[in-house]
Amino acid sequence: MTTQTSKLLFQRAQQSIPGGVNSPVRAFKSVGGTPLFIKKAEGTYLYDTDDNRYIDYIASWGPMILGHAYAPVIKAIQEQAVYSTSYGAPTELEIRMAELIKSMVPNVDLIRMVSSGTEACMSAIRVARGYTGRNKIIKFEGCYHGHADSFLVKAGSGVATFNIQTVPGVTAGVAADTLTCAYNDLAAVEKLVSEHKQQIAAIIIEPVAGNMGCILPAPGFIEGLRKICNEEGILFIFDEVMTGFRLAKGGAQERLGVDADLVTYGKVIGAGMPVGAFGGKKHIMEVVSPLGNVYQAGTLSGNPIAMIAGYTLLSILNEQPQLLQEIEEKTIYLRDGLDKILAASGTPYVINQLGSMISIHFSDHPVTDFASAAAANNQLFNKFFHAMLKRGVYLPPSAFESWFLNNALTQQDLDATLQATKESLAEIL
Ligand code: KE4
Repeated sequence: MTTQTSKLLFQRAQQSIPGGVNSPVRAFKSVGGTPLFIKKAEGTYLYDTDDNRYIDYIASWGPMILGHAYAPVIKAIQEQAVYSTSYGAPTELEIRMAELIKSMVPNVDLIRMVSSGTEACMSAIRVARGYTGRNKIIKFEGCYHGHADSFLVKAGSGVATFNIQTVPGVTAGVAADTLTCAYNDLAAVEKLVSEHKQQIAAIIIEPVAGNMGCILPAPGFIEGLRKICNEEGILFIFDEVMTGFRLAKGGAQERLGVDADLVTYGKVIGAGMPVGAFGGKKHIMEVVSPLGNVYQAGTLSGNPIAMIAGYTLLSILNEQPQLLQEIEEKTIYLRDGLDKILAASGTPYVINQLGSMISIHFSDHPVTDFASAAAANNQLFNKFFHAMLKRGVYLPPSAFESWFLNNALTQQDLDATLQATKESLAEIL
């Protein structure tokens, strides 16, 4: 397997793009080596510019939930594109998208489209501050809500991968309004709230975390946060950019049975096109301009090509919710296979999984928050990543990322992944 073309492209890319990539996690910086440049993808397979084929466990970090180049989505985009790609004026497509989402998820009366998960989370925080008149937010160490200043305090994903303690450019003033504590530590939240009475606008959380690897909420944790928010007049924001339309048709709200006050979406909602959204109960969302004075805007928000792509995919998930069940069953099959192979290898490990989100941590203790994820043997993960990659299995290039399964994966792909795991562990241990 040669990756010579990727090597040449990466050298060239670095002459005109910071770090040669348009998003840091793609740079293989933590796992080392040269990022692969992808030429095309179909179903569950990625093809790099040297025509090597990989089984894809990133799925574009979540969006490609039914596989790459999914025919109904491609067809819808092709048909819409001939009518131009953007108008900067309202369309019926945006209404259909909003109505479809409202029919699929709980607690959303009004929803605003944006162009990324970052924009969705940034806007939701502004709504919470505008609605409550309070300044501070609580986020959890290792959770990632995009790259808006308020969130780059002890964030997950690439910020954790690159061990960036404080992000230059985020001012002390902004950081002072972001309070943080460990995921699953309800007592720490209660302490922060008691120390900042009437000052906290929102608690924002990944209801199932995916940016420290996959980390599940402890029993009662999300429910406990809901109770605190009810008692203290704090808005509870579910960042469902990853979990939305993946854990269930109604996302984590449905799966966990806990209501959020505001919810953000991204990834799957756009079927690979740039789409994010934030929404919630009418009395909260009414503060959003032009109804209210919480200003939020975007040239390409609700873009017709992005809308028809997302609408087509969401419609299929809405009409065939068993598809999510199928992906979950494939994830459980993979989990059980990995469990057997890792147990036989003798190396300490933890597998965290819920729905079609899964991650392996080479750890001799449970991984329940950022500190325990960071304390795992992540150097070994980096070796595992490369051993799998050269065997044609493309995992997220960081121990601080969830794997994402897609429904184009076949039994053969899963068994090939397990065989590659067995061989990789034999090589690196
Ligand atoms: P985007 O702005 O990247 O569309 O969404 C930000 C975001 C918000 N909330 C959650 C829970 C997220 O996982 C993300 C983005 N996820 C990362 C992967 N862990 C995106 C990959 C990247 O940064 O390139």
